Amino acid sequence: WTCWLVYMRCIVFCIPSGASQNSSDSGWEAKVTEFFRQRLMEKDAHTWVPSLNDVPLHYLKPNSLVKFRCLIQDMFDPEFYMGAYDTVDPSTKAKVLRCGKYKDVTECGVDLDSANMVTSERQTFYCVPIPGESPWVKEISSCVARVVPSTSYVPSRQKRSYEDDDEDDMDTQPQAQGHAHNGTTGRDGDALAQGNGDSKRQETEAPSGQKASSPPLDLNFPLPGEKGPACLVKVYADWDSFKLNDTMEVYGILSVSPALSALSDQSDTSSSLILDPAECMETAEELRVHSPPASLVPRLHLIHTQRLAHNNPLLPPAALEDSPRLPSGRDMVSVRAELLAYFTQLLLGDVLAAEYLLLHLISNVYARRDVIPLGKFTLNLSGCPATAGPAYTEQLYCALQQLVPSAYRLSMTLQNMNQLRLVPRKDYVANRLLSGALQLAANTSLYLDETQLEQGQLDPAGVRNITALGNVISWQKVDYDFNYHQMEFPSNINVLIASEGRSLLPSDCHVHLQPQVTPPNMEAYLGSALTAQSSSQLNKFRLYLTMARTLDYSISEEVTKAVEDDFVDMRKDDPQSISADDLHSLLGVARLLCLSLGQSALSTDAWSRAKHIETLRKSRSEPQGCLNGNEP
Ligand SMILES: *[C@@H]1O[C@H](CO)[C@@H](O)[C@H](O)[C@H]1NC(C)=O
Ligand SMILES: *[C@@H]1O[C@H](CO)[C@@H](O)[C@H](O)[C@H]1NC(C)=O
Ligand SMILES: *[C@@H]1O[C@H](CO)[C@@H](O)[C@H](O)[C@H]1NC(C)=O
Ligand SMILES: *[C@@H]1O[C@H](CO)[C@@H](O)[C@H](O)[C@H]1NC(C)=O
Ligand SMILES: *[C@@H]1O[C@H](CO)[C@@H](O)[C@H](O)[C@H]1NC(C)=O
Ligand SMILES: CC(=O)N[C@H]1CO[C@H](CO)[C@@H](O)[C@@H]1O
Repeated sequence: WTCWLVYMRCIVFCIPSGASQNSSDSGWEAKVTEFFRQRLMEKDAHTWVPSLNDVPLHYLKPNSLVKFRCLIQDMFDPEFYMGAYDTVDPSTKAKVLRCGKYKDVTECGVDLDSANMVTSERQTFYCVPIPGESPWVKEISSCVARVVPSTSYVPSRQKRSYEDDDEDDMDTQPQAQGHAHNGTTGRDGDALAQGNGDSKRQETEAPSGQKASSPPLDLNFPLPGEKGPACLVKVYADWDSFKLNDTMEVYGILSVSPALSALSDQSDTSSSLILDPAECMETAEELRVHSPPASLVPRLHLIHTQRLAHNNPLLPPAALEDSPRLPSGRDMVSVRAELLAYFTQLLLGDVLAAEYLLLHLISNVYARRDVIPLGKFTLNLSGCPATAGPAYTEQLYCALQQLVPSAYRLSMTLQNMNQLRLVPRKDYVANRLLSGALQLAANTSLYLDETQLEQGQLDPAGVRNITALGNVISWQKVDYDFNYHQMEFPSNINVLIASEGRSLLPSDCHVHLQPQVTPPNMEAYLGSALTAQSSSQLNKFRLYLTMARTLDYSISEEVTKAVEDDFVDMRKDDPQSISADDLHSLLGVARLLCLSLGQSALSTDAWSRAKHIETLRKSRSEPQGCLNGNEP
């Protein structure tokens, strides 16, 4: 017998030493993925596949194709599983060759002595829905999905057990999940070894909550208040091409075998063990978080995946270059004007602030020069009015959330700063990455509400949290905490700071709000501005904002020359008036201005206009400079 050790951890299972470790791939596996890839490329085909994001788990048929729009929150170690094996019927002694791919649980009666046994390897990703995904995104995505024939949605599952349902599975192999303890595949097999062991282990609780006393498993969503589902995605090929934090749409086989739940159920001590629990090196806590009940965290066996260049459901998910650019250049100019008018209203008549808000929303880090991220445009909007009732800043956030696909408002109360985990931290005991509010997908809008910061003392953790926010703003990086060392991850988050007065944070651009109107009832004023936008109008804005940030941009040699000459002229009059840094930030504003107008090259007009709005902005009361914000 040879026992397999997976990365210094639990023995997953043993195979006879005679068995070869051939890849069982005779070509059929490639054909499977190719088949689905082809079919999913057909027009609208992806809308026929029900989504874990929209459809409650108990409405979905086990062992069927489902999809999931998600972010990779954590990556577990690779695991071995039985790719192929024989089973023996105890009565007839008939042998059947089985395939373990795309499955979590083996058939019962595994013939451990068979030479047909093949060991294969797969990788597990812990995936969560895209953090902070706006309600309108979820709503539109699920509407699209309703094209699916209603038969897929018959809630047959709620009252019935999975075993019942398996009878009408397309899979004709007898499922014997009730006895599955005789041989589960993969890491989940570890749980068997553990079943008799550690009595201190806490049980995980299924959402149905049969065991009211056990603490719920922390599903580790980056943002507080998020709802699931979380999902363990099993990947069979090319797993090195996935990165932490990638956003993608996964198409795979749904697996919710109750046997998986039994694995983490302490009361189930009847399992016959292949392994000696004493040799198991996986901690109980690790087991608990790596093998949660499938009713809570379903497994998805990946067949096809699509990287998401954005999560705006109004646009095709693939790279935008191939899609018809819905708003043409001319349309973009008119949508921009409407959006500017809307923002002006929200910002109490301040057109300049509205202009900067628009530029901010289409900014993103498009490149890095050494450690300097290029393209970020953190906006510090100070002078936000203090209002009775719901905060002005909160209502402003709600309006913005209706326009961008992912957003999060971090209310910078002392309590949040001192207590919220912002930076993800490695938990070595459970061997997982504890998420934090800064584990966000690229292009997420982070709205820091400083108006909520009351007088009081930041404790040392709070100070470190503020520093972490400063690092995101200045360097677009998050230093993940691995206890013994920090690991730097580049980020791409759009940070908007709303403040009344003082700000603790650096920024690229500071605009002090100059309200032109003082509505007697702010809540009603903003409420009516919001409801005045029809949903088709909102959709236009949503499209515009996603499109504008993806446009290519360049500066011709001719314009470069003109800009250089202009710079020399400006310095001639007053060398103090403009530094090289100022020039760079001016070029940044000019770039965003061009993109916002649907232009992909800098024109001298846009350059002049950038200079003009920058002059206006800097002339506002606050002496605090702008765009020198690279030092926290
Ligand atoms: C493993 O591969 C070798 C060579 O490709 C082949 O001769 C052998 O039969 C295979 N064994 C099994 C169990 O598939
Ligand atoms: C294992 O399988 C055998 C026959 O397949 C069965 O008799 C036995 O009860 C099973 N054990 C468990 C714990 O399910
Ligand atoms: C972020 O935005 C850029 C520019 O539009 C785009 O190229 C990139 O794919 C986006 N990334 C994600 C994860 O949305
Ligand atoms: C994941 O996203 C967070 C937040 O944007 C970022 O800090 C981190 O660097 C990203 N990690 C990777 C590997 O991109
Ligand atoms: C942000 O705005 C506030 C209010 O004027 C100001 O005090 C603060 O210094 C600004 N921060 C930066 C970095 O510009
Ligand atoms: C980066 C950092 O140290 N963050 C701290 C934020 O606050 C939480 C809760 O107090 C701490 O656990 C974190 O260490």
